[in-house]
Amino acid sequence: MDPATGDPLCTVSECGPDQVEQAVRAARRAFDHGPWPRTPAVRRAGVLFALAERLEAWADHLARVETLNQGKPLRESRADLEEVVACLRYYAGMAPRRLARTAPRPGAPLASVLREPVGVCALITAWNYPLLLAVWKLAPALAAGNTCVLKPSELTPLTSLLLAEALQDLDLPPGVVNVVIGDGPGAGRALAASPRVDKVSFTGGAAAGRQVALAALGNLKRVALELGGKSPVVVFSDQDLETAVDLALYAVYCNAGQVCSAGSRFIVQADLHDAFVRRLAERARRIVVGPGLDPATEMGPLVGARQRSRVLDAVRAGVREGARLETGGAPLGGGRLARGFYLEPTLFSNCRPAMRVVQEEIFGPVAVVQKFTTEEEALDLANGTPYGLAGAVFSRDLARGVRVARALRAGVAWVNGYHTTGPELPWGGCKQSGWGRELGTFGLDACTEIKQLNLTLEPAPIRWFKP
Ligand code: TXE
Repeated sequence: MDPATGDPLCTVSECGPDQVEQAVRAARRAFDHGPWPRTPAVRRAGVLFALAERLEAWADHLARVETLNQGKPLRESRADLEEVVACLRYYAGMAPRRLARTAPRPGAPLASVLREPVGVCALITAWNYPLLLAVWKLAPALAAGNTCVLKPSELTPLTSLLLAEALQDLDLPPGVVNVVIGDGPGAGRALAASPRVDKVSFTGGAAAGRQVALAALGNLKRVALELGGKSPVVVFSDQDLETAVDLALYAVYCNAGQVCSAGSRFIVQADLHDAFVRRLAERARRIVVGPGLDPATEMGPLVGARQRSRVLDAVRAGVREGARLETGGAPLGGGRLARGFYLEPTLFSNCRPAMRVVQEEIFGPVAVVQKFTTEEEALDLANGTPYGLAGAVFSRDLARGVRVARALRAGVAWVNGYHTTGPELPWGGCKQSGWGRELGTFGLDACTEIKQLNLTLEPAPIRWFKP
């Protein structure tokens, strides 16, 4: 479906349990008996380099399909495509070196530490960055020699299907990459529960993440979870107002707020607070909301009706609990926006820590502002939710910026910036934002098992027991 109009784009067949099982068996066979895990890492890297080239040549088309299916403005889909290509090249270049580490000990036996692939990996992705999340998971898994079953979100399967098409005539043995289409309770659950799957890597909401972890317990498969957050941005009054507001808009309204790491909670020092709120509301009102394919669009629709009604529900809770609605809070309709799932950029001030809008991930274009006086108070507020994915500090005093960023309980922290990251940097959160890290060397390690291999060069009886 096109979230800009609500119109269907095409029909995609859903995999039933038998087809999910078939995909898992194909991946199992490819892992247990196929050449892929035993292929030299540099040859596997060759496939990833070739895929990167193919996707780069196809980038315009893929970006348009992503925008059509997901709703985000074209400029964001294009930026995603750059990251997709960079991620593939990064793992193609890095994996062969990292996988070949050995740690010989002095004397005999000669010991090595080997990194081996985990096995069959189920990769379950969310709808906010469909292609990017697929590649974040696939690239390290493949580089390490695993075989995969990818299940994109039922809302945004199109670019994952095109990815499968791009893989088709590359030098990849059968069964190494399988794509199944289906929803969470169906295909997603079956993958997480399958005894033939060795690892599940999941990006999605906390509720589904818990179910994945529970389902995975059956065969104690490895579990990686990226579950979003309620990331704080601590704004000190020594920061220039225009810079702080400009960065804040980017932190929260990018991809209409449907970003796991969205900076959605501004914790602002008292003497800057009123000016910050006023200016942020003014700038939020000026954001051009429209269909993602229109080059003038700065913010697209939400992904669908259900997501928009969830966000509106959170907005109503905020109003009920006494937060002050500074701007937004309503669906945008009329004219060309009438049929899409648009929502005004929304800002609440006067927020207390216990409010739902402060504690819960909203996953829409909704920012909340809290006020602080001392640094200690700012940190209590910043760390005062169950989440710990990301956070930021805006201050001209870099020593303070780094001090506060280090005290944030989060997997990712920025000082005077937001959203910048890359495939070489670890991604993931603490507390209830998930388990483990993706990307970087950490993401590759998470796709491997470690084996200690001992080789006795000149075996002879050791006579531990009397002969
Ligand atoms: O995602 P779901 P939903 C958060 C965000 C959002 C909320 C719900 O707050 O409002 O989650 O979004 C698959 N076993 N995030 O319901 O259900 C599903 O098919 C296995 C944050 O749209 O989490 C899809 O492929 N799989 C997040 C994927 O999980 C299951 C991004 C995500 O769907 C499953 C998206 C199950 N039991 C939403 N149930 C982030 N980390 O950024 C669902 N799925």
